[in-house]
Amino acid sequence: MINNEMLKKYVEYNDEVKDAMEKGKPIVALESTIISHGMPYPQNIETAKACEKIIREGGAIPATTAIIGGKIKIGLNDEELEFMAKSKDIIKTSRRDFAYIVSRGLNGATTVASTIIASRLAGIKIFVTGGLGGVHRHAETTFDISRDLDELASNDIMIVCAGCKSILDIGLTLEYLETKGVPVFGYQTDYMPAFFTRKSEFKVDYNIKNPKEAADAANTQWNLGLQGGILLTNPIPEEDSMDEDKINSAIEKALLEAEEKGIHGKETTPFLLSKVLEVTEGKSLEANIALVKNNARLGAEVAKYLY
Ligand code: PSU
Ligand code: MN
Repeated sequence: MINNEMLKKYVEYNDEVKDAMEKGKPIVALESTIISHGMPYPQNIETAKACEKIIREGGAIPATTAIIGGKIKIGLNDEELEFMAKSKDIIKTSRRDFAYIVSRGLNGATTVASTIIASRLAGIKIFVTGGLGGVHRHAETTFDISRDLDELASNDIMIVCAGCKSILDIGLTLEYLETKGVPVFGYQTDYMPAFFTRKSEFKVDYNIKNPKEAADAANTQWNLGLQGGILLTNPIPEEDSMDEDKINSAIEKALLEAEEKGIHGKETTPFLLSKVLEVTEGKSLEANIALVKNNARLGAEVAKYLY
């Protein structure tokens, strides 16, 4: 919650979120990089709106975060959502970009890492997305480890996602989360979901049976002063999941092309996402949309039990 007067000059809430904060209603944060850099128009805006609607129907209030004209927005109106979906003038904003974008009055789409930062400013405890950033393949030579992981580890927040894509090294990502002390829960599954498919070969720490069980663990962790985030992974619905061989070959192609083109740094993830989309001729986008909605449903349920 904002108790610091100084923050007021940086942060703006939309009416719906302001009202929810005043009344103590459950709030679920949503990121905007998935809108501006993770999906094409118009599927990006349709998905963003659909997720917000699902969260409302689930009894919580959605708060999509972004930086617009240097203001940290917690909750976007329709016009702002449209802007994030359409404008080419939006910078993918992680922790290192955050203060610069705000100070220059620029527009930034928040990644998982910076959505955690924005959520902390607003006292929001749960955040729904599609996929988490993680340890990239060959990180032992490239050092490419998403800021998402450290940000999750160092803030009291639960992230609901469909696991991570195998554009990443899922095993190393789990090792990293273990080192950082982040519990990895599987929603009604023993295995870490692999985004497009329901299962990877890696086990989660605990199989969570229902939304209340997830919230109980989070409340207990934070009541005990065991600071840090929790990852709640939710497998893509069976009917939307993709053929494992097909998606893996698309991912291999994308990785190869990224290497040939020398793509690195913050461009890597958006490049790989758009290549996978191209190679699967849009099938991966359908799966992506379905899983984000599925996560929004679960996030709203869990949010109601967090205090
Ligand atoms: N994975 C996806 N879709 C996305 C992202 C990741 O399936 O849109 C975005 C998220 O915003 C995530 C970011 O926080 O990419 C991670 O980028 P990087 O790997 O550069 O940290
Ligand atoms: Mn990176």
